Amino acid sequence: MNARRIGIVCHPGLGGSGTVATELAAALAERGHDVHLIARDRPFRYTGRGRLHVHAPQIPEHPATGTPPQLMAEAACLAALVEEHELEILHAHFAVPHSMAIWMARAMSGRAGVRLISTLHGSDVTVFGAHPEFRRAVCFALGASDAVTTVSVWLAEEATRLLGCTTNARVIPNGTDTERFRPREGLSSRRRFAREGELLLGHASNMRPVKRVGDVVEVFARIAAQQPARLLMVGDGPDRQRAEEDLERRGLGARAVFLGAQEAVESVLPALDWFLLPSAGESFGLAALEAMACGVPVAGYRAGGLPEVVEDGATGCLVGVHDAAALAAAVQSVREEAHTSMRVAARARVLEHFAMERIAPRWEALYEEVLASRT
Ligand code: GMT
Repeated sequence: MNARRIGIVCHPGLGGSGTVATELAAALAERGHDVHLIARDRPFRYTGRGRLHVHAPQIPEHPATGTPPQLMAEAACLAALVEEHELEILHAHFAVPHSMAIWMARAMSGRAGVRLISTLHGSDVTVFGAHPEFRRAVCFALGASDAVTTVSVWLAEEATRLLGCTTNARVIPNGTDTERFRPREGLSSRRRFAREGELLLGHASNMRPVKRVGDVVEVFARIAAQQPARLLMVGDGPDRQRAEEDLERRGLGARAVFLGAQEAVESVLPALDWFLLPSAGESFGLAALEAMACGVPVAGYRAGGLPEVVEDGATGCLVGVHDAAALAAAVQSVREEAHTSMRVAARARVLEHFAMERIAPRWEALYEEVLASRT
């Protein structure tokens, strides 16, 4: 494998796309590539692993511009890196605005040989791409990319349906670090959050409406009415407060813990018996993948890309969308022996299909393919 000079640009916050980009960048650096990660803040999950170079575009603020000119700052930063480090690949994670920024950077640097890759993650299609004002810009930027990828088949189909332009997107699913996310026996956090004989349910997200945190509460309440159970909530977002109030109103406040955003979520996930992700329809569900890597079965709806990650009956339970009662019943129908098998199968599925050691070579193959097209 040739060592390549790669720039990866992403949003740094709590979102899965930034996590995926950061973990891919670290894995590629460990595999001997010269990798530059560009994000406006230190990426949330960046641990310093791999010989990564991290750059933050300087975004000048001025009352005259109102909103800071993020796109120009990012493009200028990328163009400078292309020139200074002779980058061969610019890889945008999340099309808005990064796909436009990499196109501008190539034009600005005058290095026509730099190959551009855009990875669609979700809202860049379903929110921005679907928006009439944005669609044209998203389509333009994707059309200017040398390759477009999506994280699931579902998202590739949504892109075709919503964008109204040809993307020729191919699917490379998200990968995860299976050393960081792994089962852990005798975990002290288990004793911290649940007593002997209690079922420990958990959820982790940015608690936006698409995550349907209210359904997490509903599922938990139904299960807690039948057996001793506790709920562990990780992350923060607009629907957190309502969920806390809802639990209080139902008299379940003392049985739930809200931890807020956690950098080391891998030390919490393995403690769970079930991971709940009843999203309305998201492209992938990275948190579900991380839970499975920790040997935790996932319960969610048959919606979006989640069925491409979770196999109903084998690595978790999937039921019809918005049917919290069915989801609670599905979880409760899984007896101890079947649950143990699900734990093993969940971990095995991640190792076989989504481990970063398996996903990184797919990116390397795509990089080589687009680089070969230069001549
Ligand atoms: O698209 C978003 O709303 C945000 C985005 C993100 O940056 O986290 O989430 C998407 O990308 C993740 C990583 O590929 C996926 O795990 C999420 O399912 C996906 N979210 C949606 O599709 C809503």
